[in-house]
Amino acid sequence: MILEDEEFHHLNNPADGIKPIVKKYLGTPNHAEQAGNKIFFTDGDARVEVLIVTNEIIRVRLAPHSVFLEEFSYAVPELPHAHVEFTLSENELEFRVSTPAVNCHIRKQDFFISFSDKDDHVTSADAVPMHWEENTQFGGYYVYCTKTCEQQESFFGLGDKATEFNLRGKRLKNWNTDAYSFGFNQDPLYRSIPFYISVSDNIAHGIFFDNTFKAHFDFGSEDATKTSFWADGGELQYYYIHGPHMMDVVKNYHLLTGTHPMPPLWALGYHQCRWSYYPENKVRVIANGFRKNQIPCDGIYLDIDYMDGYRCFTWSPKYFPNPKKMIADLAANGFKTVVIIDPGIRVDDNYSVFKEGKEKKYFCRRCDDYFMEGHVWPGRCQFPDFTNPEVRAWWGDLFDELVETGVAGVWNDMNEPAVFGSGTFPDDVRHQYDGYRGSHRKAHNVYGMQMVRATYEGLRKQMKNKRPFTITRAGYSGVQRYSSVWTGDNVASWEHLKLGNIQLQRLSVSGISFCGTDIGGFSGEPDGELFTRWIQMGTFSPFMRAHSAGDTKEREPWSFGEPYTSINRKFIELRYRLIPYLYSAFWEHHRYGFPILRPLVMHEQEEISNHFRQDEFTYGDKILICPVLEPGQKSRKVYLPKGTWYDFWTLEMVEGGKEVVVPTPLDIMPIFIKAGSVIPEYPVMQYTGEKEIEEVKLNIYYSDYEVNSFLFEDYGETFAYEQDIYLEKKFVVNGDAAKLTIKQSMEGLYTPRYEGYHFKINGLPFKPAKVVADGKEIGIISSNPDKTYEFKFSKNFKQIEIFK
Ligand code: MIG
Repeated sequence: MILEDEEFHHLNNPADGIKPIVKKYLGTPNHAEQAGNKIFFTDGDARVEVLIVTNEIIRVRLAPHSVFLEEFSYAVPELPHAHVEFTLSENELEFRVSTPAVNCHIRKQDFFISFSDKDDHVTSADAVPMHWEENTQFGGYYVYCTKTCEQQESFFGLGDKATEFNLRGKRLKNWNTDAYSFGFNQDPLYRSIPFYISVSDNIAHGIFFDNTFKAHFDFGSEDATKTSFWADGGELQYYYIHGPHMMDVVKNYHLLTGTHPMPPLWALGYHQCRWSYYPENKVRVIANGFRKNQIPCDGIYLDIDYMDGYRCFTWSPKYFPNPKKMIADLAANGFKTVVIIDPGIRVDDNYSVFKEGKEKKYFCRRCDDYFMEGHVWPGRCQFPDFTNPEVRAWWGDLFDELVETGVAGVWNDMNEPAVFGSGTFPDDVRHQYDGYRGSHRKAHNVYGMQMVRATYEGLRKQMKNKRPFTITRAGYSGVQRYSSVWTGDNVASWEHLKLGNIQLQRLSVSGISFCGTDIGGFSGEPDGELFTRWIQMGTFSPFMRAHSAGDTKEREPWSFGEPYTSINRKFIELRYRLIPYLYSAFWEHHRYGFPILRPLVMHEQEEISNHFRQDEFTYGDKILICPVLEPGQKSRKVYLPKGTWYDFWTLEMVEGGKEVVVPTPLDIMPIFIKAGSVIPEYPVMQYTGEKEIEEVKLNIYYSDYEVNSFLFEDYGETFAYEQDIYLEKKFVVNGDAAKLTIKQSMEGLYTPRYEGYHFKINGLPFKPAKVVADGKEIGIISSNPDKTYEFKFSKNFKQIEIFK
């Protein structure tokens, strides 16, 4: 190891004013030693481990004095079991580890580590050897990695940072923070996702810095030629994830950290929330308001005021004297009830949750064994140590009464953890950390994720085989295995609408697909126009919930009068029509690791200009959305990726690869459908499952090249899909000047109860003379003025041909 090099003195000083004492750098690697999929290098004192995880994923770890920490990660519970082939070779200049996809180079002169693809194109290279600095107060090290930053390199990911979509030129921090009414560029926020994607020279790679301590990222901010990441503790440990496409990187990140389980179908509907709907009668009035206004809604939320003095797992006897009856009545009216839960447990010996937690020593303690106490909503509180598996099991079981009362979902708030005054816990709080021990410095960023994990696992147990619904504010990489996420306390402003659009796309490429913003803005007052534009965007958020603070005016979809109510209804109805499409995109996420929202750069990363587009995104891979983000906007520019698109509203066909100008009167948000798509549609219902589905509509958009679409179907509420009780249908559409062919194939064991499809053919370049379904001629039931054609046939069809 060598001592600090003056040249790099200015780089990467730990934040928060801690002055570096001495930085130490790796020296020269003198030999390589292989043990299974691991290769160890040493400079005589420090050791570096290179682990071949898969052909595309390589993990690097550093142990300053040769002793690695025990292998444990909340983000990666288990490394993927993959068959890997690699070779280790050596020449005068370097050691080289090569898989069929990537080379990892360890330079002999200075221990620089770099990665290249099969064409020896370098994708990621150290600019400085990995380095560290002793932490004299807590032990361990501040750890640093600095790589080169290319002139045209772009950066994406890191969760929900409140800044431009492309992170080039930014310096950001991960430390979960309750950021009420956050502003543009405020950092850090509620979640920590230490994963980023780089795109340079049309090649993407990812870096997943699996370190739970306060972590920092610099994307060419301090020095335009360098990208750095560092943390205030833990191990320097990162996964290099090879592309070459952004989609490959995201899928491989999901391979490490998992995907969302399938949600209950109702969770994809519209949800109504407010701090707070109480008393009970108010909840009933709101629910009835939806039915009276014929605006679909599946979920209604109870914020903290449902509790007795904010004590978790209790009900206010005054406001909710008979919650079981209320929830049953709501359920009979098609509403699922979701309740909030906070981590702070009121210090009160007459309160059973506190008493039990205290007796069993489940609450967090300071290093000198005092309890961690802080003030939150209930007053003086103590906090369960969710990093202890026994505490998680206890917490999970506490939900038995709520489940018995009929609660269908749980909202996990304040789990950064947030404490009034001090912000969060002091650093010296101790955590069990699943047996691996740590101070709050190490556990802070995973605390919220472990809380919602305890909640999810508990609900899953209590609800027998039903899918629980959970939502969380705080999280760390991998939180998607347990919960959906909302972006926290935003503001009713146009700037926040824009920001929300970016945040959701960013969450989606960072592993968190099931996400949404508080529609309308949490604090402040939207006017009817802003609320409606937000509903329009929210129609295409994987999670769709309106929420508002208690000191604001009424905020239901009908609160602004006409024309807003009708437009809000039209879009929420569209949400419901497209539920089978969203559900299928969810399945593609769950099973294959595709994000649900896909930013434009994911469609055409080769175009540098797309690295800076942040308004448009696709919902799944077939529907392109461009929200209207300015007040009074009469029209807006939309960039369409290459290929043919249909304007959803006019059915006009447009060639992509360029910007188009789209009129945006208040009742229109630009929506385009990719040619060749099959978009499944359900009839509008006031809530999912309101009516038996008699037929599924298939909207087919003619194309003269072949396009695949998917439709996923199952019971929508159990885990039977884990036993292959589902149906994954694949449609292939292909046309020419005289014929359109639609083929269907299926996988899985589920049988839907409806009999047939109602086809609607859009954009046919000829008038159909006949339709042949599985060899038999069938009739067209409707030839419409807009040159669309409709007919019906069995859901089990194999091939349909439409002839000129
Ligand atoms: O200190 O439960 O982000 O959605 O309505 C505020 C009351 C606590 C913050 C959440 C917000 C919720 C509110 N909570």
